[in-house]
Amino acid sequence: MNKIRIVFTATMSAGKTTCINALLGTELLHSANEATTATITEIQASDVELIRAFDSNKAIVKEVDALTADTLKVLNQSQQVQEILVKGKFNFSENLVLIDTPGPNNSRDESHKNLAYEFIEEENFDYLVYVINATQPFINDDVSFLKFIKRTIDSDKIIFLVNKIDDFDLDKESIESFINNLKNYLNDLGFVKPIIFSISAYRALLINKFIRQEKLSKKEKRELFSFLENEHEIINLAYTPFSPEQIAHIKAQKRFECLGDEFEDYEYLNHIYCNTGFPYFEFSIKNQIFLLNK
Ligand SMILES: Nc1nc2c(ncn2[C@@H]2O[C@H](COP(=O)(O)OP(=O)(O)O)[C@@H](O)[C@H]2O)c(=O)[nH]1
Ligand SMILES: [Mg+2]
Repeated sequence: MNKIRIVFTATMSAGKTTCINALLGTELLHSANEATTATITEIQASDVELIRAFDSNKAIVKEVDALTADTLKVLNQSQQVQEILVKGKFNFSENLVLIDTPGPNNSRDESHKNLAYEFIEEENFDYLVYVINATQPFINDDVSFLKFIKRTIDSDKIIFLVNKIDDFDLDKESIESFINNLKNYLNDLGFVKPIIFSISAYRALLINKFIRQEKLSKKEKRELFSFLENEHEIINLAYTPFSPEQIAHIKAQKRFECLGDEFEDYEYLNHIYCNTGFPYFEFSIKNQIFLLNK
């Protein structure tokens, strides 16, 4: 079976790490409002648990056979560590490798920039997911980084995620016009037919944590419940690769089987999860694995 390698990249704090956590369904990687990711982290589903950290010469500096978020956090912040390989029992195909990278715009640390650029230049991946922060779009850092990506990577390999859509004030701003403007902006940069998903990775992660009965902080609880109550639809599927039939199929997909049939709010939860936009992105990834191994 061929493995499919997906790298997540973006300017700082756009939500790369939160997206990967949402795909994992758990808060494995440390995410915060400061620049936390100082390393390249590769994550694979496996029967065994493993964390292996490498220095800049690719020599192993630490290896442990248990997977904890705390160990990862420490290694991620260690000056000595440049790459981390993570294996564990995740709820996705063993053929998928998710790669978290540091953003290129951490002015405190020039090596962040180099690492992000070097990794992309090596092109050792099948897809590049570029995460855009909807609350802070089109900043200068994005422009130069996007121009570099356009020059370096085949456009067919790029997926754009517009994240933090939940932060929009829908009475004042329209998601549709935001996405249209973004599409025009990407066109101007040379991305002819960009694929764009609008998502709230944070909400998708909260729902996943809730379902797995992981501990939520007070703030997370508040946000989850207000989101469950207000159920506003924040997605825009205009620039996704899906037909109306496929969209209907994705909406109707069975998720969260772990809750059992007797969980009465199943359909509602599924509906709310679809409203985060995240399942459409998830589906596109699963579809790529399927196509690659057909
Ligand atoms: N409102 C909102 N906040 C988010 C979302 N995704 C991430 N964040 C927050 O943005 C901050 C940076 O996220 P992180 O994933 O660490 O960004 P990274 O630097 O790109 O890896 C954290 O405080 C996250 O909780 C989202 O969909 N909505
Ligand atoms: Mg990060």
